[in-house]
Amino acid sequence: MGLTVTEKILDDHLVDGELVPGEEIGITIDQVLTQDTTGTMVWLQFEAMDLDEVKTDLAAQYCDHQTYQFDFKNTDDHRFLRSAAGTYGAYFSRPGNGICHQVHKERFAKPGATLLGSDSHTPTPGGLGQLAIGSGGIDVAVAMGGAPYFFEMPEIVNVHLTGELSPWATAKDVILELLRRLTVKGGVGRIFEFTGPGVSTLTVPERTTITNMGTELGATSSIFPTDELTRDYLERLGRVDDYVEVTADPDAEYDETIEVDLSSIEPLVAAPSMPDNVVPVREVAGEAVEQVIIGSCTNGAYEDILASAKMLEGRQVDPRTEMIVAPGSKQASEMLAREGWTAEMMAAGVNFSEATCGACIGVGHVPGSDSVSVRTFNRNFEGRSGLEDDAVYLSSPEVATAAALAGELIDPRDLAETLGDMSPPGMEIPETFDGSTTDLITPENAVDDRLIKGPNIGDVPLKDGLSAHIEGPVLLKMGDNITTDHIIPAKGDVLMYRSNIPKLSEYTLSRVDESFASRALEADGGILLAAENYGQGSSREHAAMCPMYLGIEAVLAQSFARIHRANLINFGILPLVIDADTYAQIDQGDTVSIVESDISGAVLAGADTFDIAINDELEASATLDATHRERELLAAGGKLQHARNLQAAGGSAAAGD
Ligand code: MIC
Ligand code: SF4
Repeated sequence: MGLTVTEKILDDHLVDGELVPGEEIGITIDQVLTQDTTGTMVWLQFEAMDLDEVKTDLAAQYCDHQTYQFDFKNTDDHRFLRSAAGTYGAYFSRPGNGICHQVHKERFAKPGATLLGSDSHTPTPGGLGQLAIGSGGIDVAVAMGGAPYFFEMPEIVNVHLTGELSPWATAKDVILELLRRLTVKGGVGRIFEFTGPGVSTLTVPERTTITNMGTELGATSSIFPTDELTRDYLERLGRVDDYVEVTADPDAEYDETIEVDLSSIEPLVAAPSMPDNVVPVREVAGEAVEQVIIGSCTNGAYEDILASAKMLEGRQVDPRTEMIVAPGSKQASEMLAREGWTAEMMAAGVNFSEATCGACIGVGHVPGSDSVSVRTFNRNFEGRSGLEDDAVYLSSPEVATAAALAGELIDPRDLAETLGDMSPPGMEIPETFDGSTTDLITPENAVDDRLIKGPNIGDVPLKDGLSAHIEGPVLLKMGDNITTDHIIPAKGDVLMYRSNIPKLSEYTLSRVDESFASRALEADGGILLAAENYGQGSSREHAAMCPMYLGIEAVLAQSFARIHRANLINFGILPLVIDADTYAQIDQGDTVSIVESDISGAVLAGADTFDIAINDELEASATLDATHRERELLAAGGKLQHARNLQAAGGSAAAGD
């Protein structure tokens, strides 16, 4: 039987298990990436495991999320990250050099290789045939120390592309269409592999927009085969030697096939406040727009901004609208400036930001109250922009620029009527990417050779082994699709505590209930209850680490998002699955206990069903679907504690697995 692209890459890297969906596999990791808001914990854990140097072919530390450095704590985090990269042998991308996924695509993405990153949008280079997966920070630390990465072999879904995009329809609309069909949980436990004649009609930057936002489906990864376009793109990046052919065999078998006729796709938006709330732009046309932002790891590439610049050339942004461009990389910024496009956009009324995530997580450019913002980003979870009851639409650069020109949402196909001669800008790829490399410090030119920690940089919290008995109040009953932004917000005033867990914990679940952290401390432990897809969104392990710090030992949910489930286990919290009836039976404030004389022992022994008493009455059951390796982590109190136990017993820390 022939193999898919995913299977070929996994097969090349497989060290444990079999490529059977649902089975745990271990693979070697060629490259890792980490960024400023998850990276401090990655390196603190690397240090705590006594690992002494990066063992992967490449590790890159980016500073991209909080580059405005509102507070010395942010700047100290960046200095610490530079010192860690230098000490252990990673590349260091200075603050302002760009968003990890964009810079990684430009500088390092490698077809056929594996990449693990402590950011959920790590799958972006799947657009160049790299198998890239997002994970919690400690998984990255362990992989960087040379150990395999373990995860559940996903189902491989064939997204069969036919036809060609019609004018004004874009790659962003392709992924929005998939979100419309499959929803934000439709990709859990799956890798989306793109095939068919439509593939060759999409340029590499278009492909990376799609693979980037496959994360919003909850997918483990998304990947395209490589072809002449990939080779050509790498050549323009000055890295043609990195090209390898990775294609699926003609008789490759997929677990499922989804047909997408590109020619049937029209300009779409994700309406507030979920990436799967997708409608055609024409259905919301006329909605006044006060803010437009082009940028992010999804659509902040040189080619995206150029498309917007061409639409703006010689025109003016509507006086009712503010338009901001936040380039995805400094290289894109530098090239657009040299070519005169920056001046052209400024003359049209655009404000330029440094190359940063910034507004994507509510750090700067917070929308005005009761206003609409149109952004080329990937997430519009309520409140993520920094305004609690925000109204953020997600769109392509073309739709966003059309809104800026019209002052309201408008189908760009209707723009010509109001603005005269307006043809679609298309995708223009530069002959060569020739930005400077000053802001990318190589391991050979490292600035520091020891860790530099400011006063806000604390220790990684450790937990005792799993308790024999778990009982406590249900501190919070939550609904479907609770995001990690609900669990630990990423706004500017909170981000500065990413290296200070006692302080950060005060914000735990504050977006759901401000009193949560103090109630959890008072209760000295307790239980969380949620419906479907708990923990969707980011990879931030802080969303497990902080509840752990507050004493939570179990989360009962109808289902979990992939990365968050792994993070809960990595921090010693039981992710227990319940059915809808059990969910309905339990109220906030009820006392729930797991009826088992020795939970830790039962977990280790492989128990998969636990009886649950609600207010002392035996009412229901919960399941623990975990591998032997995961059970050991849970029993030990988490991955770091497990690694330390192994070390104490004379084993290797990287065997945190
Ligand atoms: C996000 O888009 O939510 C983030 C901020 O990039 C996160 C990482 C983090 O919380 O630091 C992600 O996507 O993993
Ligand atoms: Fe940055 Fe936003 Fe991309 Fe996350 S989704 S990496 S915050 S640009």
